[in-house]
Amino acid sequence: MRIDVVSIFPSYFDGLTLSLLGKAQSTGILDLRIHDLRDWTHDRHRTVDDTPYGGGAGMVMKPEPWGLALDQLAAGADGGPRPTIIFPSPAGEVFHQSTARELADREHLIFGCGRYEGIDERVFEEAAELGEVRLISLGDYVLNGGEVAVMAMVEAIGRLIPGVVGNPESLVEESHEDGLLEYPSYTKPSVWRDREVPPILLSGNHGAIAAWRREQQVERTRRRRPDLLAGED
Ligand code: JCH
Repeated sequence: MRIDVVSIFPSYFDGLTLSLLGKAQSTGILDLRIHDLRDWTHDRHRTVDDTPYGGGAGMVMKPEPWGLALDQLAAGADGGPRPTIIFPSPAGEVFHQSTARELADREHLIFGCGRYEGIDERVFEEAAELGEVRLISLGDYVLNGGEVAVMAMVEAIGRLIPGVVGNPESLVEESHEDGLLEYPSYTKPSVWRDREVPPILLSGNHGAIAAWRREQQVERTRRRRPDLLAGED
């Protein structure tokens, strides 16, 4: 899978080359390319923002650098796949595990990170000529720009690419893959600061352990995330 990220703060993404996704990149499973939007400016100050038409607070990202960046990055080999172009936005559809699963099947993703008050709306219309455009929110809170949302999305998507996570069973068992929260985990020592590991986990009774874990999952989901049991996800 190829992933391009465009940002005015490219060094934000240095962390994505570490650990799991770093290995996926060195083995060629993931081709992750980080770009500086200012590379597509042509003025002396490498300007990416301007005042909003109609007035109001703050600045808006100019369309021209975005247009040039997207034209260049979307131009695959002739007959190549049209990219999916994702803009994080507090006004987008909410990102879920199901979104990550859907996007992990794409051959080419382009992420555009806005800053200031956002990007000139015409950029989204223009991007729709190059591929499928998705405005996606990480959740119902306001960030200062798209970078942190893209870090989260690339990590969630990247670990679903076949071969990135060593044991595919660890993908199935965890939170949200089965619509329930995870069961609690324990390791050695069996007693720590007078706190015992639940004895059933030391029993060797695999059927009883599986039943206990499922019960724990349902109970924590009921307490912490009743919305998940209501069938909303
Ligand atoms: C972003 C901003 C509009 C602040 C600029 C680009 C995504 N889930 C999520 N929360 N916030 C974002 C996000 C994504 C891209 C950008 N900003 C700052 C934009 C605002 O209007 C209310 C406020 C925030």
